[in-house]
Amino acid sequence: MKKLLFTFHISLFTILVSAQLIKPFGPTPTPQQSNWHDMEFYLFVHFGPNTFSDLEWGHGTEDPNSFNPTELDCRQWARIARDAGAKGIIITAKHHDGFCLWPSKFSTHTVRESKWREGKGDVLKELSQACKDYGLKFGIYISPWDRNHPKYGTPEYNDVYVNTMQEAVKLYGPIFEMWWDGANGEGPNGKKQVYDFKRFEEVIRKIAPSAIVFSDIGPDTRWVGNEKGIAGETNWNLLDTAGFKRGAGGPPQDTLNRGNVNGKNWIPAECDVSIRPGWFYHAKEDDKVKTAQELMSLYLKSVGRGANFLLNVPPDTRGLISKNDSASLMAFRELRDGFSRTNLAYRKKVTVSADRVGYISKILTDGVQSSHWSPPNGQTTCWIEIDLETAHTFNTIIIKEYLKLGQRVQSFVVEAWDGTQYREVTRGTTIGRKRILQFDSQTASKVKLTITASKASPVLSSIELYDAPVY
Ligand code: FUL
Repeated sequence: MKKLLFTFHISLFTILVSAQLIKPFGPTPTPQQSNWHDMEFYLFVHFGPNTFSDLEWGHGTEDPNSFNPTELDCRQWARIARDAGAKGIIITAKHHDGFCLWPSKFSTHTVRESKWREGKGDVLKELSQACKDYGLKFGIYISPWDRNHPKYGTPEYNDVYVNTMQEAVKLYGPIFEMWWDGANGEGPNGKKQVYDFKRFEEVIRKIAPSAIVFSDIGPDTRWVGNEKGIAGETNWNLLDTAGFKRGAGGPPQDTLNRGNVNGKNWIPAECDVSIRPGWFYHAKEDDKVKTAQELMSLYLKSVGRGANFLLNVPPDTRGLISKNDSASLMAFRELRDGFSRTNLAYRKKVTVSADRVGYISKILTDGVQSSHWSPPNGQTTCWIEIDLETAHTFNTIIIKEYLKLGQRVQSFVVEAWDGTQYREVTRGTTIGRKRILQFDSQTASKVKLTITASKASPVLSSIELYDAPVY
C-alpha cells in the first residue's frame, strides 16, 4: 500500500513538474473584466423627465415638476431584475436633458427642484439600496452631453462632470459599471463640448477602481456598434483604439460589432437594447414589449456570441416596471433555464487528438467552468471527441474558451457520427467566453469538435450539448 502511495505521489509529482504551463497570449482581461464577463446579463433603466414628457431626448428645459412618479418603488425594479436572473442594474442617473435623479450639488436641475416628495426624493439612494438588498450590482449612466447645464460648452463643464461623477460614486457606490454615452449634440449656448476624457478616466479609476467603464471605445467594455443587442458572429474581445474618439470619431460600427482579431486592448462588447422600441417609457408602446422568445433570440446573439447583454426595461410614470415588461422578463428567465437544463455531454467520455502534459481532457465535460484544457504546446489545431454512449438527439452546442489566458480560437467545426463517418453539422469562427450554436437536429452517439485555426494553442474550459428549442 505504502509503495502504491509512493508511486502515486511520484507520478503526480512528475506530471506537475513537467506540466507545460500555458503562457497568456495577447491581451487578457483584468480581474474586474473577468468578473464582469461572468455577469452575462443585467438590466438598464432609462428613467427621468422623458418618462413624463414622452420624449426620447429631452431638451433640458423641462419643468422639474414634470418629474413626478406617483408610486416609485425601486425595490420592485430590483425584485423583478433578480427574479429575471439579471445580475445588476444600470440607471440613467443623468440623461442628455441634464436632470439628475439625485439632489446633486453641482446642478440646479434635479429631483430637489421638483415637487416630487417635496423635493426630498432621491432615486439613486433608493435604487442603490434596493440593489444591495436584492443581491444585485449597481451601475450608473451619467451622460456627458448635457442640454441643461449652463456651463456646458465651456472648459468648466469638465470640472462639473468630474464633480458630478465623484459625488454620485461617493454617495451611492460601489458601482460595477460607469456608462459614458457617445451621443454629443449641441449645448444650450449652441456650443459643442470638448470633453476631457483623459481626466474623466483618471478620476473614475481612482474613485471606482473595481468598476468597468463603458463607452464606444472602452476602456473596459465597448459599444457593440448597434442598439439592437446583437454582437458579431465573429466577436473578438480585442479592440484597437489608437486614433479613435468616443462618439462621432469612434471606430466603424462593424469593427465595434466584431472587434479586431489582433487588437491591442482587451475591450469586450456589451450589447445594449431596449425591451421596447424606445429607451424611455411610452404608453403607446405597451403592446410592443419584446416577447420572451425575442429576448431569447437576443440572448443567443449577445451572450451566445461571447458578449454581455444589457437589457433596458424602462419604468412607467408611476415609477414601476409595468406588467407586460415584467411578464416578458419572467418568461425569458424560464426559457433560459429550460434551454440548458439537460447537458447531454455531462461527464461523458472525452477523447482528444493529444493532451498537453499535465492537462486532462475530461474536465471539458465535468461541468466545472474554472478548469481548462489545451493541446500540447505549439499545436494550434486539435480535435475533441465526446462519446455519448448511446444515440442522443441534439441541436445545440455551447463551447467556452478560457479567457484568462487570452482569446485564441479563430475557427472550428462541429461534426456528428452518422454510424459510419463524421458529418459536419455546423462551423464557427470565434468562441470567446461562451459560444452557443444551434443547428439542424442530429441523432448521434458521438460528436467531434475540431479547432481548425487558433492564434496560439486553444485553451478551452467546457463543451456542452443540448436538445433545445430554437430561437
Ligand atoms: C444613446 C442615447 O442617445 C439614448 O438616449 C440611450 O440612452 C442609449 C442607450 O444611448 O446613445
